[in-house]
Amino acid sequence: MKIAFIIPRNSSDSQRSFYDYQFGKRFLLSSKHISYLLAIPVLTSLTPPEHEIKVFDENIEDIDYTWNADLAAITVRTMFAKRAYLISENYRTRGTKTVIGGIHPSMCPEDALPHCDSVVVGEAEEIWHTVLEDAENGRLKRLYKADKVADLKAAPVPDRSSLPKNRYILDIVQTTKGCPFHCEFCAVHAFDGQTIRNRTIEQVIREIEGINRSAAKYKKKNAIFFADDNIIADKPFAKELFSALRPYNINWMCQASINISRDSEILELMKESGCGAVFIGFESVSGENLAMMRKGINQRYDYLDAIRKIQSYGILVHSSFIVGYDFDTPAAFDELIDFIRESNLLMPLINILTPLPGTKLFKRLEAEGRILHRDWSKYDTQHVVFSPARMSPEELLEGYKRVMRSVYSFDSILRKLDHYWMKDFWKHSNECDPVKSPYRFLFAARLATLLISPNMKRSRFIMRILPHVFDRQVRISTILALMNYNNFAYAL
Ligand code: B12
Repeated sequence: MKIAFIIPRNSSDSQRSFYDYQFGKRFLLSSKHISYLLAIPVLTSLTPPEHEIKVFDENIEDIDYTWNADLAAITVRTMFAKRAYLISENYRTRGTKTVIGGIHPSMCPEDALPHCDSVVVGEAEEIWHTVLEDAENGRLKRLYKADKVADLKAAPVPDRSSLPKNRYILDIVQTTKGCPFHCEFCAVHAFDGQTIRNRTIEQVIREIEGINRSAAKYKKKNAIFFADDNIIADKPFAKELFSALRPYNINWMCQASINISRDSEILELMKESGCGAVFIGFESVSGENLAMMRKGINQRYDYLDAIRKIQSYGILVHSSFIVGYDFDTPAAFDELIDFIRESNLLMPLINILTPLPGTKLFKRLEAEGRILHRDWSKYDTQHVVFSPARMSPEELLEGYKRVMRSVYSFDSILRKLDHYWMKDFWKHSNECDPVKSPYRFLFAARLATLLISPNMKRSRFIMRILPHVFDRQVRISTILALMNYNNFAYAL
Protein backbone atom coordinates (compact mmCIF):
# COMPACT_ATOMS: atom_id res chain seq x y z
CA MET A 1 0.00 0.00 0.00
CA LYS A 2 0.94 3.65 -0.30
CA ILE A 3 0.55 5.07 3.19
CA ALA A 4 0.55 8.79 4.03
CA PHE A 5 1.38 9.65 7.65
CA ILE A 6 -0.01 13.01 8.65
CA ILE A 7 0.77 15.60 11.34
CA PRO A 8 -2.02 18.21 11.14
CA ARG A 9 -1.28 21.91 11.38
CA ASN A 10 -1.23 23.48 14.82
CA SER A 11 -2.85 26.75 13.84
CA SER A 12 -4.94 28.34 11.13
CA ASP A 13 -4.63 31.70 9.38
CA SER A 14 -7.06 33.22 11.87
CA GLN A 15 -5.73 31.44 14.93
CA ARG A 16 -2.12 31.52 15.99
CA SER A 17 -0.40 28.92 18.05
CA PHE A 18 2.55 29.82 20.20
CA TYR A 19 4.22 26.68 18.87
CA ASP A 20 4.50 28.18 15.38
CA TYR A 21 7.31 30.45 16.62
CA GLN A 22 6.24 32.95 13.97
CA PHE A 23 8.48 35.77 15.13
CA GLY A 24 11.53 33.51 15.46
CA LYS A 25 11.00 32.07 11.98
CA ARG A 26 10.66 35.50 10.40
CA PHE A 27 13.69 36.76 12.31
CA LEU A 28 15.90 33.88 11.20
CA LEU A 29 14.34 33.77 7.72
CA SER A 30 13.86 30.11 8.50
CA SER A 31 11.04 27.69 7.88
CA LYS A 32 12.17 25.22 10.53
CA HIS A 33 9.54 23.94 12.91
CA ILE A 34 10.15 23.23 16.57
CA SER A 35 9.66 19.46 16.37
CA TYR A 36 7.75 16.58 14.85
CA LEU A 37 5.26 14.47 16.79
CA LEU A 38 6.96 11.30 17.97
CA ALA A 39 3.88 9.20 17.18
CA ILE A 40 4.81 9.34 13.47
CA PRO A 41 8.35 7.86 13.68
CA VAL A 42 6.87 5.27 16.08
CA LEU A 43 4.21 4.35 13.51
CA THR A 44 6.64 4.24 10.58
CA SER A 45 8.97 1.98 12.59
CA LEU A 46 6.05 -0.43 13.04
CA THR A 47 5.16 -0.42 9.33
CA PRO A 48 6.56 -3.35 7.31
CA PRO A 49 8.99 -2.31 4.53
CA GLU A 50 6.82 -3.61 1.69
CA HIS A 51 4.63 -0.53 2.05
CA GLU A 52 5.55 2.75 0.37
CA ILE A 53 5.35 5.57 2.91
CA LYS A 54 5.43 9.36 3.00
CA VAL A 55 5.18 11.70 5.96
CA PHE A 56 3.40 15.04 5.60
CA ASP A 57 3.84 17.47 8.46
CA GLU A 58 1.52 20.37 7.77
CA ASN A 59 3.55 22.58 10.09
CA ILE A 60 6.25 22.41 7.42
CA GLU A 61 4.60 21.73 4.09
CA ASP A 62 1.19 21.26 2.50
CA ILE A 63 -0.14 17.75 2.09
CA ASP A 64 0.32 16.44 -1.43
CA TYR A 65 -3.05 14.82 -1.98
CA THR A 66 -2.01 13.90 -5.53
CA TRP A 67 0.37 11.28 -4.12
CA ASN A 68 -2.53 8.83 -4.35
CA ALA A 69 -2.28 7.18 -0.95
CA ASP A 70 -4.26 4.01 -0.28
CA LEU A 71 -4.31 4.76 3.42
CA ALA A 72 -3.83 7.98 5.43
CA ALA A 73 -2.82 7.61 9.08
CA ILE A 74 -3.42 10.79 11.07
CA THR A 75 -2.18 11.55 14.59
CA VAL A 76 -4.55 13.72 16.60
CA ARG A 77 -4.35 15.86 19.73
CA THR A 78 -7.41 17.77 20.83
CA MET A 79 -6.29 21.24 19.72
CA PHE A 80 -5.91 20.15 16.12
CA ALA A 81 -8.71 17.55 15.99
CA LYS A 82 -10.86 19.85 13.87
CA ARG A 83 -8.07 20.25 11.34
CA ALA A 84 -7.39 16.50 11.40
CA TYR A 85 -11.03 15.72 10.61
CA LEU A 86 -10.93 18.09 7.64
CA ILE A 87 -7.81 16.38 6.29
CA SER A 88 -9.42 12.99 6.77
CA GLU A 89 -12.52 14.11 4.87
CA ASN A 90 -10.37 15.50 2.05
CA TYR A 91 -8.67 12.14 1.70
CA ARG A 92 -11.93 10.23 1.77
CA THR A 93 -13.42 12.27 -1.07
CA ARG A 94 -10.43 11.05 -3.11
CA GLY A 95 -11.08 7.42 -2.23
CA THR A 96 -8.26 7.12 0.32
CA LYS A 97 -9.12 5.21 3.50
CA THR A 98 -8.29 7.07 6.70
CA VAL A 99 -7.26 5.92 10.18
CA ILE A 100 -7.19 8.30 13.10
CA GLY A 101 -5.25 7.67 16.31
CA GLY A 102 -3.65 9.50 19.24
CA ILE A 103 -4.76 10.77 22.63
CA HIS A 104 -7.82 12.70 21.41
CA PRO A 105 -9.60 9.89 19.54
CA SER A 106 -8.51 7.49 22.29
CA MET A 107 -10.35 9.59 24.86
CA CYS A 108 -13.43 10.22 22.73
CA PRO A 109 -13.57 7.82 19.76
CA GLU A 110 -17.22 8.69 19.10
CA ASP A 111 -16.10 12.23 18.26
CA ALA A 112 -13.66 11.05 15.58
CA LEU A 113 -15.68 8.19 14.05
CA PRO A 114 -17.95 10.28 11.76
CA HIS A 115 -14.87 11.81 10.12
CA CYS A 116 -12.80 8.76 9.19
CA ASP A 117 -12.92 5.10 8.19
CA SER A 118 -11.30 3.81 11.31
CA VAL A 119 -10.35 4.94 14.81
CA VAL A 120 -7.55 3.39 16.85
CA VAL A 121 -7.92 3.69 20.62
CA GLY A 122 -4.67 3.38 22.58
CA GLU A 123 -1.08 2.84 21.59
CA ALA A 124 -0.12 1.76 18.08
CA GLU A 125 2.54 -0.78 19.10
CA GLU A 126 0.25 -3.78 19.68
CA ILE A 127 -2.42 -3.07 17.07
CA TRP A 128 -0.95 -1.29 14.04
CA HIS A 129 0.02 -4.50 12.20
CA THR A 130 -3.62 -5.72 12.42
CA VAL A 131 -4.91 -2.40 11.09
CA LEU A 132 -2.50 -2.62 8.14
CA GLU A 133 -3.44 -6.22 7.34
CA ASP A 134 -7.15 -5.35 7.45
CA ALA A 135 -6.64 -2.26 5.27
CA GLU A 136 -4.70 -4.30 2.73
CA ASN A 137 -7.49 -6.89 2.59
CA GLY A 138 -10.21 -4.27 2.31
CA ARG A 139 -11.80 -5.10 5.67
CA LEU A 140 -10.91 -2.14 7.88
CA LYS A 141 -12.98 -2.13 11.06
CA ARG A 142 -14.52 1.08 12.33
CA LEU A 143 -12.83 0.78 15.73
CA TYR A 144 -9.66 -0.86 17.01
CA LYS A 145 -8.74 -1.00 20.67
CA ALA A 146 -5.29 -1.95 21.89
CA ASP A 147 -6.16 -4.55 24.53
CA LYS A 148 -2.88 -4.20 26.44
CA VAL A 149 -0.33 -1.50 26.99
CA ALA A 150 2.74 -1.47 24.78
CA ASP A 151 5.81 -3.39 25.85
CA LEU A 152 8.29 -0.58 25.30
CA LYS A 153 11.26 -2.89 25.71
CA ALA A 154 10.09 -4.88 22.68
CA ALA A 155 9.31 -1.83 20.53
CA PRO A 156 11.57 -0.94 17.59
CA VAL A 157 13.59 2.29 17.59
CA PRO A 158 11.37 5.07 16.17
CA ASP A 159 12.22 5.54 12.51
CA ARG A 160 12.91 9.19 11.66
CA SER A 161 14.16 8.51 8.12
CA SER A 162 10.92 9.61 6.44
CA LEU A 163 10.63 12.93 8.25
CA PRO A 164 11.34 16.05 6.22
CA LYS A 165 15.09 16.29 6.75
CA ASN A 166 16.76 19.12 8.57
CA ARG A 167 13.50 20.96 9.12
CA TYR A 168 13.19 20.58 12.88
CA ILE A 169 14.98 22.29 15.75
CA LEU A 170 14.47 19.59 18.38
CA ASP A 171 14.44 15.83 18.34
CA ILE A 172 11.92 14.09 20.55
CA VAL A 173 12.84 10.94 22.47
CA GLN A 174 10.76 9.07 25.01
CA THR A 175 12.31 6.75 27.58
CA THR A 176 9.36 6.04 29.89
CA LYS A 177 5.57 6.19 29.80
CA GLY A 178 3.08 6.60 32.59
CA CYS A 179 2.65 8.98 35.48
CA PRO A 180 2.12 8.05 39.14
CA PHE A 181 0.10 11.21 39.85
CA HIS A 182 -3.55 11.67 39.01
CA CYS A 183 -4.02 15.40 38.54
CA GLU A 184 -7.58 16.36 37.76
CA PHE A 185 -6.75 18.36 34.61
CA CYS A 186 -4.41 15.81 33.00
CA ALA A 187 -5.26 12.81 30.81
CA VAL A 188 -1.88 11.13 30.94
CA HIS A 189 -2.62 8.65 33.72
CA ALA A 190 -5.86 7.68 31.94
CA PHE A 191 -4.02 7.15 28.66
CA ASP A 192 -0.54 5.91 29.54
CA GLY A 193 -1.40 4.44 32.96
CA GLN A 194 -0.03 5.14 36.44
CA THR A 195 2.57 2.37 36.29
CA ILE A 196 5.88 3.51 34.88
CA ARG A 197 7.06 1.56 31.84
CA ASN A 198 10.66 1.92 30.69
CA ARG A 199 12.51 1.25 27.54
CA THR A 200 15.97 -0.19 28.04
CA ILE A 201 18.97 2.11 28.33
CA GLU A 202 20.47 0.32 25.28
CA GLN A 203 17.38 1.16 23.18
CA VAL A 204 17.57 4.82 24.16
CA ILE A 205 21.28 5.04 23.48
CA ARG A 206 20.89 3.35 20.09
CA GLU A 207 18.23 5.92 19.27
CA ILE A 208 20.42 8.82 20.34
CA GLU A 209 23.35 7.49 18.34
CA GLY A 210 21.07 7.39 15.29
CA ILE A 211 19.93 10.97 15.90
CA ASN A 212 23.56 12.05 16.36
CA ARG A 213 24.56 10.43 13.08
CA SER A 214 21.87 12.21 11.13
CA ALA A 215 22.59 15.52 12.93
CA ALA A 216 26.27 15.18 11.95
CA LYS A 217 25.19 14.84 8.31
CA TYR A 218 23.57 18.27 8.56
CA LYS A 219 26.34 19.67 10.74
CA LYS A 220 23.87 20.57 13.41
CA LYS A 221 24.29 20.41 17.14
CA ASN A 222 21.91 18.03 18.75
CA ALA A 223 19.09 19.19 20.99
CA ILE A 224 16.76 16.61 22.46
CA PHE A 225 13.49 16.97 24.29
CA PHE A 226 12.68 13.93 26.41
CA ALA A 227 8.93 13.49 26.09
CA ASP A 228 8.60 11.50 29.32
CA ASP A 229 5.88 12.90 31.52
CA ASN A 230 8.20 12.77 34.48
CA ILE A 231 11.74 11.74 33.73
CA ILE A 232 12.44 10.95 37.40
CA ALA A 233 9.34 8.84 37.96
CA ASP A 234 11.64 5.80 38.19
CA LYS A 235 14.70 7.25 39.89
CA PRO A 236 17.11 4.30 39.54
CA PHE A 237 16.32 4.18 35.82
CA ALA A 238 16.76 7.94 35.53
CA LYS A 239 20.19 7.81 37.18
CA GLU A 240 21.32 5.04 34.88
CA LEU A 241 20.01 6.95 31.88
CA PHE A 242 21.74 10.22 32.78
CA SER A 243 25.04 8.42 33.37
CA ALA A 244 24.71 6.70 29.98
CA LEU A 245 24.03 10.03 28.25
CA ARG A 246 27.24 11.64 29.50
CA PRO A 247 29.54 10.67 26.60
CA TYR A 248 27.14 11.87 23.91
CA ASN A 249 27.56 15.62 24.28
CA ILE A 250 23.91 16.50 23.71
CA ASN A 251 21.87 19.42 24.95
CA TRP A 252 18.69 18.10 26.40
CA MET A 253 15.53 19.16 28.17
CA CYS A 254 12.91 17.20 30.04
CA GLN A 255 9.83 17.34 32.25
CA ALA A 256 9.92 16.37 35.91
CA SER A 257 7.99 16.70 39.14
CA ILE A 258 9.04 19.24 41.73
CA ASN A 259 10.64 16.64 44.02
CA ILE A 260 13.61 16.66 41.64
CA SER A 261 14.74 19.70 43.63
CA ARG A 262 15.54 17.51 46.64
CA ASP A 263 17.77 15.04 44.81
CA SER A 264 21.26 16.45 44.48
CA GLU A 265 22.66 13.28 42.94
CA ILE A 266 20.11 13.37 40.13
CA LEU A 267 20.65 17.09 39.54
CA GLU A 268 24.41 16.59 39.35
CA LEU A 269 24.02 13.73 36.85
CA MET A 270 21.63 15.82 34.78
CA LYS A 271 23.99 18.74 34.67
CA GLU A 272 26.94 16.56 33.71
CA SER A 273 25.05 14.89 30.88
CA GLY A 274 23.98 18.16 29.22
CA CYS A 275 20.56 19.00 30.66
CA GLY A 276 19.88 22.68 29.98
CA ALA A 277 16.35 22.96 31.27
CA VAL A 278 13.71 21.09 33.19
CA PHE A 279 10.03 21.77 32.73
CA ILE A 280 8.01 21.69 35.97
CA GLY A 281 4.26 22.03 36.35
CA PHE A 282 3.85 24.47 39.26
CA GLU A 283 0.26 24.99 38.13
CA SER A 284 -0.84 27.44 40.83
CA VAL A 285 0.37 29.54 43.72
CA SER A 286 -2.83 28.81 45.62
CA GLY A 287 -2.81 25.86 48.02
CA GLU A 288 -6.58 25.48 47.67
CA ASN A 289 -6.29 25.13 43.90
CA LEU A 290 -3.44 22.64 44.21
CA ALA A 291 -5.53 20.51 46.56
CA MET A 292 -8.46 20.64 44.18
CA MET A 293 -6.23 19.68 41.25
CA ARG A 294 -4.93 16.76 43.34
CA LYS A 295 -1.46 18.12 42.82
CA GLY A 296 -0.74 17.76 46.52
CA ILE A 297 2.96 17.11 45.99
CA ASN A 298 3.51 20.75 45.04
CA GLN A 299 2.13 21.91 48.38
CA ARG A 300 4.96 20.19 50.19
CA TYR A 301 7.56 22.36 48.47
CA ASP A 302 8.58 25.96 48.78
CA TYR A 303 8.59 26.99 45.12
CA LEU A 304 11.30 29.62 45.51
CA ASP A 305 13.62 27.19 47.27
CA ALA A 306 13.02 24.48 44.70
CA ILE A 307 13.73 26.84 41.78
CA ARG A 308 16.88 28.20 43.45
CA LYS A 309 18.18 24.71 44.16
CA ILE A 310 17.65 23.39 40.62
CA GLN A 311 19.03 26.53 38.99
CA SER A 312 22.14 26.35 41.18
CA TYR A 313 23.11 23.41 38.95
CA GLY A 314 22.94 25.59 35.84
CA ILE A 315 19.66 23.94 34.83
CA LEU A 316 17.01 26.47 33.88
CA VAL A 317 13.56 25.89 35.35
CA HIS A 318 10.83 26.11 32.74
CA SER A 319 7.53 26.45 34.52
CA SER A 320 3.90 26.02 33.73
CA PHE A 321 0.92 27.68 35.42
CA ILE A 322 -2.82 27.30 35.01
CA VAL A 323 -5.17 30.25 35.41
CA GLY A 324 -8.90 29.92 36.03
CA TYR A 325 -9.07 27.08 38.56
CA ASP A 326 -12.06 27.18 40.87
CA PHE A 327 -10.39 29.13 43.68
CA ASP A 328 -8.97 31.80 41.35
CA THR A 329 -10.62 35.20 41.71
CA PRO A 330 -9.65 38.22 39.57
CA ALA A 331 -6.94 38.89 42.21
CA ALA A 332 -5.16 35.67 41.23
CA PHE A 333 -3.61 37.25 38.15
CA ASP A 334 -1.67 39.81 40.16
CA GLU A 335 -0.56 37.14 42.62
CA LEU A 336 0.84 35.13 39.74
CA ILE A 337 2.56 38.15 38.17
CA ASP A 338 4.15 38.94 41.55
CA PHE A 339 5.32 35.36 42.05
CA ILE A 340 6.91 35.18 38.61
CA ARG A 341 8.64 38.47 39.22
CA GLU A 342 9.94 37.37 42.59
CA SER A 343 11.14 33.98 41.33
CA ASN A 344 12.66 35.34 38.09
CA LEU A 345 11.18 32.42 36.18
CA LEU A 346 12.40 33.22 32.70
CA MET A 347 9.89 31.61 30.35
CA PRO A 348 6.78 30.58 32.26
CA LEU A 349 4.06 28.95 30.24
CA ILE A 350 0.70 30.42 31.20
CA ASN A 351 -2.27 28.21 30.40
CA ILE A 352 -5.95 28.95 30.64
CA LEU A 353 -7.54 25.99 32.40
CA THR A 354 -8.75 23.64 29.66
CA PRO A 355 -10.94 20.60 30.31
CA LEU A 356 -9.38 18.11 27.90
CA PRO A 357 -11.48 15.06 27.02
CA GLY A 358 -10.77 12.04 29.18
CA THR A 359 -9.81 14.07 32.24
CA LYS A 360 -11.65 14.08 35.55
CA LEU A 361 -11.89 17.84 35.11
CA PHE A 362 -13.85 17.42 31.86
CA LYS A 363 -16.30 15.07 33.57
CA ARG A 364 -16.74 17.36 36.56
CA LEU A 365 -17.29 20.53 34.53
CA GLU A 366 -19.62 18.71 32.19
CA ALA A 367 -21.66 17.42 35.14
CA GLU A 368 -21.78 20.96 36.51
CA GLY A 369 -22.96 22.28 33.11
CA ARG A 370 -19.89 24.48 32.79
CA ILE A 371 -18.49 23.38 29.40
CA LEU A 372 -19.25 26.22 26.98
CA HIS A 373 -18.65 24.43 23.66
CA ARG A 374 -16.67 21.68 21.96
CA ASP A 375 -14.84 23.64 19.32
CA TRP A 376 -11.64 21.67 19.81
CA SER A 377 -9.51 24.22 17.99
CA LYS A 378 -10.06 26.45 21.03
CA TYR A 379 -8.98 23.75 23.49
CA ASP A 380 -5.41 25.01 23.23
CA THR A 381 -5.08 26.65 26.68
CA GLN A 382 -5.25 30.11 25.08
CA HIS A 383 -9.03 30.30 24.96
CA VAL A 384 -11.73 30.01 27.61
CA VAL A 385 -13.97 27.04 26.88
CA PHE A 386 -15.72 26.72 30.26
CA SER A 387 -17.43 28.90 32.87
CA PRO A 388 -14.95 29.78 35.64
CA ALA A 389 -16.22 29.57 39.23
CA ARG A 390 -15.28 33.03 40.50
CA MET A 391 -15.13 35.24 37.44
CA SER A 392 -16.62 35.53 33.99
CA PRO A 393 -15.06 33.90 30.93
CA GLU A 394 -14.20 37.41 29.66
CA GLU A 395 -12.42 38.28 32.92
CA LEU A 396 -10.44 35.07 32.70
CA LEU A 397 -9.35 35.77 29.14
CA GLU A 398 -8.41 39.36 29.94
CA GLY A 399 -6.56 38.26 33.08
CA TYR A 400 -4.59 35.69 31.07
CA LYS A 401 -3.60 38.31 28.50
CA ARG A 402 -2.59 40.70 31.27
CA VAL A 403 -0.32 38.07 32.86
CA MET A 404 1.26 37.23 29.49
CA ARG A 405 1.86 40.88 28.63
CA SER A 406 3.27 41.69 32.02
CA VAL A 407 5.56 38.65 32.19
CA TYR A 408 6.78 39.12 28.61
CA SER A 409 6.97 42.91 28.44
CA PHE A 410 10.39 44.01 27.20
CA ASP A 411 11.06 45.66 30.59
CA SER A 412 10.36 42.43 32.40
CA ILE A 413 12.44 40.37 29.96
CA LEU A 414 15.38 42.74 30.34
CA ARG A 415 15.19 42.70 34.11
CA LYS A 416 15.24 38.92 34.16
CA LEU A 417 18.01 38.60 31.58
CA ASP A 418 20.11 40.96 33.69
CA HIS A 419 19.47 38.73 36.68
CA TYR A 420 20.75 35.64 34.84
CA TRP A 421 23.69 37.43 33.23
CA MET A 422 24.80 38.78 36.61
CA LYS A 423 25.04 35.20 37.82
CA ASP A 424 26.78 34.08 34.61
CA PHE A 425 24.06 31.47 34.46
CA TRP A 426 24.81 30.17 30.97
CA LYS A 427 28.50 29.58 31.62
CA HIS A 428 28.01 25.83 31.57
CA SER A 429 25.67 25.54 28.60
CA ASN A 430 27.68 27.99 26.54
CA GLU A 431 30.74 25.84 27.03
CA CYS A 432 28.90 22.88 25.63
CA ASP A 433 27.18 24.81 22.84
CA PRO A 434 29.26 27.87 22.06
CA VAL A 435 27.80 30.42 19.67
CA LYS A 436 30.74 31.55 17.57
CA SER A 437 31.49 35.22 16.97
CA PRO A 438 30.39 35.31 13.31
CA TYR A 439 26.95 34.07 14.34
CA ARG A 440 26.79 36.61 17.15
CA PHE A 441 27.67 39.27 14.60
CA LEU A 442 24.91 38.08 12.25
CA PHE A 443 22.45 38.07 15.13
CA ALA A 444 23.41 41.64 16.06
CA ALA A 445 23.11 42.75 12.44
CA ARG A 446 19.67 41.18 12.11
CA LEU A 447 18.57 42.79 15.39
CA ALA A 448 19.74 46.15 14.07
CA THR A 449 17.49 45.78 11.03
CA LEU A 450 14.52 45.79 13.42
CA LEU A 451 15.49 49.11 14.97
CA ILE A 452 13.58 51.19 12.49
CA SER A 453 10.07 50.17 13.29
CA PRO A 454 6.95 51.69 14.86
CA ASN A 455 7.43 49.30 17.78
CA MET A 456 9.35 51.73 20.00
CA LYS A 457 9.46 49.40 22.98
CA ARG A 458 11.14 46.75 20.89
CA SER A 459 13.59 49.26 19.44
CA ARG A 460 14.53 50.39 22.96
CA PHE A 461 14.95 46.75 24.00
CA ILE A 462 17.24 46.10 21.04
CA MET A 463 19.33 49.16 21.86
CA ARG A 464 19.79 47.86 25.38
CA ILE A 465 20.52 44.32 24.30
CA LEU A 466 22.93 44.96 21.41
CA PRO A 467 26.00 45.73 23.53
CA HIS A 468 25.58 42.37 25.31
CA VAL A 469 25.30 40.16 22.27
CA PHE A 470 29.03 39.45 22.11
CA ASP A 471 29.35 38.51 25.80
CA ARG A 472 30.10 34.87 26.43
CA GLN A 473 27.46 34.54 29.13
CA VAL A 474 24.70 35.72 26.83
CA ARG A 475 22.66 33.01 25.22
CA ILE A 476 21.39 34.13 21.85
CA SER A 477 18.71 31.46 21.52
CA THR A 478 17.25 32.62 24.86
CA ILE A 479 16.96 36.24 23.68
CA LEU A 480 15.23 35.08 20.52
CA ALA A 481 12.85 32.80 22.43
CA LEU A 482 11.92 35.69 24.75
CA MET A 483 11.32 38.06 21.82
CA ASN A 484 9.12 35.36 20.37
CA TYR A 485 7.10 35.18 23.60
CA ASN A 486 6.78 38.96 23.64
CA ASN A 487 5.53 38.99 20.07
CA PHE A 488 3.02 36.26 20.88
CA ALA A 489 1.79 37.90 24.10
CA TYR A 490 1.13 41.25 22.45
CA ALA A 491 -0.65 39.67 19.48
CA LEU A 492 -3.14 37.88 21.75
C1 B12 B 1 6.21 16.15 24.46
C2 B12 B 1 4.90 16.84 24.76
C3 B12 B 1 4.80 18.18 24.41
C4 B12 B 1 5.90 18.95 23.70
C5 B12 B 1 5.61 18.87 22.20
C6 B12 B 1 6.75 18.39 21.46
C7 B12 B 1 6.21 17.47 20.41
N1 B12 B 1 6.51 17.81 19.21
O1 B12 B 1 5.54 16.50 20.69
C8 B12 B 1 5.58 20.40 24.18
C9 B12 B 1 6.25 20.66 25.50
C10 B12 B 1 6.00 21.51 23.21
C11 B12 B 1 4.08 20.27 24.37
C12 B12 B 1 3.22 21.32 24.27
C13 B12 B 1 1.87 21.19 24.49
N2 B12 B 1 1.23 20.13 24.99
CO1 B12 B 1 2.02 18.50 25.20
N3 B12 B 1 2.71 16.74 25.63
C14 B12 B 1 3.83 16.17 25.39
C15 B12 B 1 3.84 14.76 26.01
C16 B12 B 1 4.53 14.86 27.35
C17 B12 B 1 4.46 13.65 25.21
C18 B12 B 1 3.94 13.53 23.79
C19 B12 B 1 4.69 12.44 23.09
O2 B12 B 1 5.61 12.67 22.32
N4 B12 B 1 4.34 11.19 23.36
C20 B12 B 1 4.97 10.02 22.75
C21 B12 B 1 4.15 9.54 21.56
C22 B12 B 1 4.82 8.33 20.93
O3 B12 B 1 2.89 9.17 22.08
P1 B12 B 1 1.51 9.56 21.37
O4 B12 B 1 1.63 10.81 20.60
O5 B12 B 1 0.43 9.47 22.36
O6 B12 B 1 1.36 8.38 20.29
C23 B12 B 1 1.02 7.05 20.67
C24 B12 B 1 -0.49 6.80 20.70
O7 B12 B 1 -1.25 7.95 20.95
C25 B12 B 1 -0.81 6.22 19.37
N5 B12 B 1 -1.02 7.11 18.23
C26 B12 B 1 -0.76 8.40 18.09
N6 B12 B 1 -1.11 8.84 16.87
C27 B12 B 1 -1.57 7.80 16.21
C28 B12 B 1 -2.05 7.69 14.92
C29 B12 B 1 -2.48 6.45 14.46
C30 B12 B 1 -3.00 6.34 13.07
C31 B12 B 1 -2.42 5.32 15.33
C32 B12 B 1 -2.86 3.99 14.83
C33 B12 B 1 -1.97 5.44 16.63
C34 B12 B 1 -1.52 6.67 17.06
O8 B12 B 1 0.35 5.42 19.13
C35 B12 B 1 1.50 6.15 19.56
C36 B12 B 1 2.57 5.18 20.01
O9 B12 B 1 2.18 4.50 21.16
C37 B12 B 1 2.30 14.52 26.15
C38 B12 B 1 1.90 13.60 27.28
C39 B12 B 1 1.82 12.18 26.80
N7 B12 B 1 2.14 11.30 27.67
O10 B12 B 1 1.46 11.88 25.67
C40 B12 B 1 1.75 15.92 26.32
C41 B12 B 1 0.39 16.22 25.71
C42 B12 B 1 0.31 15.62 24.32
N8 B12 B 1 0.40 17.67 25.60
C43 B12 B 1 -0.73 18.21 25.87
C44 B12 B 1 -0.97 19.62 25.86
C45 B12 B 1 -2.30 20.07 26.40
C46 B12 B 1 -0.02 20.50 25.40
C47 B12 B 1 -0.12 22.02 25.32
C48 B12 B 1 -1.47 22.62 24.97
C49 B12 B 1 0.40 22.59 26.62
C50 B12 B 1 0.57 24.08 26.58
N9 B12 B 1 -0.18 24.75 27.31
O11 B12 B 1 1.35 24.65 25.86
C51 B12 B 1 0.93 22.31 24.23
C52 B12 B 1 0.30 22.23 22.86
C53 B12 B 1 1.29 21.97 21.78
C54 B12 B 1 0.66 21.77 20.46
N10 B12 B 1 -0.05 22.73 19.93
O12 B12 B 1 0.80 20.69 19.89
C55 B12 B 1 -1.77 17.17 26.22
C56 B12 B 1 -2.69 16.94 25.03
C57 B12 B 1 -4.04 16.44 25.46
C58 B12 B 1 -4.91 16.26 24.31
N11 B12 B 1 -6.06 15.73 24.59
O13 B12 B 1 -4.63 16.59 23.18
C59 B12 B 1 -0.87 15.96 26.61
C60 B12 B 1 -1.45 14.58 26.38
C61 B12 B 1 -0.51 16.15 28.11
C62 B12 B 1 -1.68 16.19 29.06
N12 B12 B 1 -1.40 16.74 30.19
O14 B12 B 1 -2.78 15.77 28.90
N13 B12 B 1 3.74 18.99 24.63
